Amino acid sequence: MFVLPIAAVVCLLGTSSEAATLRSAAHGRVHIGTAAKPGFISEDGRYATTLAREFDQLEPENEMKWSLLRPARDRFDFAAADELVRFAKQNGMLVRGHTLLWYQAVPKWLGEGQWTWNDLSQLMANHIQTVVRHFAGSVYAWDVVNEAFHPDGSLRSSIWYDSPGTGVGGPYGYIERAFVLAHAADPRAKLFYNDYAFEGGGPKFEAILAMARDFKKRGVPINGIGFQCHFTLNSIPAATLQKNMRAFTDLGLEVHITELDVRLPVDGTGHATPQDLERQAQMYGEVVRACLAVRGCSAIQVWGFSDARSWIPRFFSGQGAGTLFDQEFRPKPAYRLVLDLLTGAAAAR
Ligand code: 9MR
Repeated sequence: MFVLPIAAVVCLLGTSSEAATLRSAAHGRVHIGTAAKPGFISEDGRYATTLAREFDQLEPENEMKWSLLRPARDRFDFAAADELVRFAKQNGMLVRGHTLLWYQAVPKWLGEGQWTWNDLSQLMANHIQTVVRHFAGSVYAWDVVNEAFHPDGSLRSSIWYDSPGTGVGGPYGYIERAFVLAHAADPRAKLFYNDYAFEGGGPKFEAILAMARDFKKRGVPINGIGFQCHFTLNSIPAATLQKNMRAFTDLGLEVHITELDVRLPVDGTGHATPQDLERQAQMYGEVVRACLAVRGCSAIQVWGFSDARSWIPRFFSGQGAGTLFDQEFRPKPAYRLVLDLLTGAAAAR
């Protein structure tokens, strides 16, 4: 009798998930990305290996923000961001750029300087031109403006919003100008508006949708909307996520999931309960299912991929364990479900 070796049987049955990685499973359907930090790559081999093995896209967690990129008015420091771009190229990964304008991460010299409207207008234009040109051909998509709206849908105060001279007039002044400037600096880059706590609907969602509609109608160069997706176990808008993504893709825009994580209550060593880890997997699954069901949802990106290297415990006391890999870089239940869903999507292609 002819007997197939076990490996061949596993392969024929399509369950060769041992060899599968997120990026191989997602290939051809969505990009699968993560926020990354150059320091972690150089100091932790497990971090670098997992990053390159599992993801086909990265985004500097901080290194393209004004505070790190522009230490002084007349000095740009591209070194750390360039290092990440190099890592991405070496490993066949795309790079998302984050972010050209944000109300946070404003360097001291800028936030505390005495500026006229005209000064700020020039600073903003010069920044966008310099940065977008520097990364042209390397960064395929930019978060042009980040988090510009309040929960009630009004525009947030920021150094840019509060200075009418930075805009082009109209309700979205500085935001519109930022998109126009970025497009002129690199016409091939995809330009995104990125925000959080609007994914499930409500006044902020309506305000962002109204802006997107207005931009599309008037030909302002916008290509997509970033759904950050920083969630807790109880905050995932599973019932409305798909519909809300479609509201944008129906306008001809792409949607990227840009900062997905699901934070959990943790003990003193940063560990969550097994029950919560299973629930977390379901929540990751909801987000991935929603994206895979929406044709224009073209990237799923997590905000860090290991509990050993996550922003969450620093920002939320008593919470953590929000990523796909544990503190030892072992895959968690959420990883396995995401991998299965991506594999299923690939099989259905
Ligand atoms: O994770 C980032 C953290 O390391 C920084 O200290 C912080 C301030 O620059 O920004 C965090 O990233 C934020 C992102 O840039 C925008 N969306 C919310 C993210 C988490 O706060």
